[in-house]
Amino acid sequence: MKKVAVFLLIAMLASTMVFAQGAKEAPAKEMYDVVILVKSMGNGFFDACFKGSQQAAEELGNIKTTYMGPVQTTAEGQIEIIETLIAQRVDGIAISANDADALIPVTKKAMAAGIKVISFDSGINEGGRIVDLVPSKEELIGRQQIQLAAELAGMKGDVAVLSASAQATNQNAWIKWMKEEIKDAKYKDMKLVEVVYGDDAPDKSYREAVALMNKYPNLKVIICPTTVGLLATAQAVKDEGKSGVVEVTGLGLPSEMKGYILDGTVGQMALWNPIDLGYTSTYILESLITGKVAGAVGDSFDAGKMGKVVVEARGVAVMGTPFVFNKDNIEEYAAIF
Ligand code: RAM
Repeated sequence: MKKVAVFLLIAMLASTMVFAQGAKEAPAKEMYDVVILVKSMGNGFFDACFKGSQQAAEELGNIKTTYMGPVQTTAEGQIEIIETLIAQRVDGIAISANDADALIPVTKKAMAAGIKVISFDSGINEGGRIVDLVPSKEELIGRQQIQLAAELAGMKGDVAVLSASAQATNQNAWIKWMKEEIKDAKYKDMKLVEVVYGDDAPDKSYREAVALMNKYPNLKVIICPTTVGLLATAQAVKDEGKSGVVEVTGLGLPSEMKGYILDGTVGQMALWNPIDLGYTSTYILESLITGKVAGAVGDSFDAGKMGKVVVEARGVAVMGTPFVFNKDNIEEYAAIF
């Protein structure tokens, strides 16, 4: 009897202590399982994000991180994986979403099961995640894409956009701002003729780029706000012998694009550091899992070497400003990501 009473007392004390530290949901564990769930596997941009997650996990010491994604950029593929992760009772998932709304029912289910869910890179709408970490303001990224294209085109000519998948949250938000930017009177001699989708698949992106060149003989620029699309388009333009005739720009990974920047096929392009994005996502998940931060608007996360990240309206946290790459700086960055 006495033993049972002592045990109960210890158990009560332990639970009060845990509660006082704010870690209500899960008892403290030595290691937490987090998953970086990306749009699709085989994308160098996400490989770099995962590298950042591994760096953060190593610094934090209590995180085991795993890299996952469907073969194709579909919401269905991601939903299937999330169902499995719920059954496995992982502690946190950072998702680059293939659809802003389609994932909400399953991520709600995950959160109800005690899993901390955030989106990063390509967001899930409010209700389906705690925080959405974006690399930079959508408006800034979108407007900058038109500015980079206009400089290459000498402010005139037909412009086409070759995007990722038609449902991608991030690309669709950026394209919305591209359409706003090009309305400005200074672009009166430029026309956005079409937006096509390569689904972040190299072969489909290549075919779509060739089709654009055939359909619009006067095409002056192709903007690819996707690292996969940009690489495939640069290759297609070069193979068609159109380097310098059809300009190419967008969002590109320096390590993948170095050759095309140096040979002039891609005059300039932008991006942020994907390693930092994966690193920061992992720090945010750790704070949520251990109960250090709830993730409400106004809260701030300590993200190691990246400093503080603040949760703004609609649960969105913003990182920095994109870099612009050209012949002068491409080699320096290509060595990093
Ligand atoms: C591709 C993906 C990713 C996007 C980058 C710029 O790798 O679509 O979501 O952020 O391009």
